Amino acid sequence: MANFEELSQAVLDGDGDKAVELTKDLLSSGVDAQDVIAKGLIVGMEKVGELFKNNEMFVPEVLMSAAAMNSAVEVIKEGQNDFDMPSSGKVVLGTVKGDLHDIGKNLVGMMMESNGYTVYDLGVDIEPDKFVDAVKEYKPDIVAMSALLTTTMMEMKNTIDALVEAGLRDSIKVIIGGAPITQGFADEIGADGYAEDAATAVELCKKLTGVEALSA
Ligand code: B12
Repeated sequence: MANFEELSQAVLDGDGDKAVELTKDLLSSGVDAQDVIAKGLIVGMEKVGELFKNNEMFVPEVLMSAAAMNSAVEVIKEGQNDFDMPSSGKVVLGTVKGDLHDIGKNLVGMMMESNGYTVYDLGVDIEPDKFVDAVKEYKPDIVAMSALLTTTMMEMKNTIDALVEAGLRDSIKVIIGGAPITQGFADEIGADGYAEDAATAVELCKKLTGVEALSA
C-alpha cells in the first residue's frame, strides 16, 4: 500500500503522475483526505520550502513540486464531489497586492475546503478593492489573506481599511497568515485572527464562525 512518505517524496520530486497515483491509492484504501493532505502533500511542500531557502532547490523545481501537489489535490477534490458535503461557511481567500506566492494560500484553501468551507480563491496579487468587490459578491463569513513578503504585509492593513471604508468590516471576520506574519502584527492591523499553518487556519475559522466544521 502507498504511504505518506512516498507521497511527500513524489511532491518533492515534482512527479505529478506519481503523486496522483499514490493519492488515488491512499484514498481508495480508506485513508482520510485530510491526512493525505496534511501528512503527505504538505510535508512534501514543507521540505521544498526548506530546500529552496537553502539554495538546494531552484525555481523550476519548486514550480514542478507545486504542480505535482496541485494535481494530487484535484484528485482529492474530485473525490469529494461524490458525497454531499455540508458547507461550514464561506471564505474569500487571496494573496495580497504585489505578492505572487500562492503555495501556502492554496494549502490553506484546500484544508478549508476539505473541512466543508466554500472557498472563493481570488488568486495572487489581489488589490484591496478586489477583496471588497468579492465580499459584496459572495457575502463570505471570512476574508483570508496571505502574504509572504515583508514588503506586502501592509497590504493586509490596506485591505482591512478598504473593507472598513466600504462599510463591510463588521459583516466578516478577517484572518491573515504567511511566513512573516505574527499574532502581534494581526493585532496591530485589527485582523480577527492569525494562524501559522493550514491546519491551524481551519481551527481558527471554526472558532471565529462558531461552526463545528467537519473534523478528521
Ligand atoms: C516558493 C517560494 C517562492 C516561489 C513562489 C511560487 C509560488 N507559486 O508560490 C517563487 C520562486 C516564485 C518566489 C518568488 C519570490 N520570492 Co519567494 N519564497 C518561496 C519560499 C522558498 C517558500 C514559500 C512557500 O511556498 N512555502 C511553503 C508554504 C507551505 O508555506 P507558507 O507559504 O509559509 O504557508 C503556510 C503558512 O504561512 C500559512 N499561511 C499562508 N498563507 C496563509 C493565509 C492565511 C489566512 C492563514 C491563516 C495562514 C496562511 O499556512 C501555510 C500552510 O501551512 C519562501 C521561503 C520561506 N521559508 O517561506 C521564499 C520567500 C518568501 N521569497 C522571498 C523573496 C524575496 C522572493 C522574491 C522577491 C525573489 C526575487 N528576488 O524575485 C520573489 C517575489 C515574487 C513576488 N512578487 O511575490 C523571501 C521573502 C523575504 C522577505 N522577508 O520579504 C523568502 C522568505 C525567501 C528568503 N528567505 O529570502 N518565491
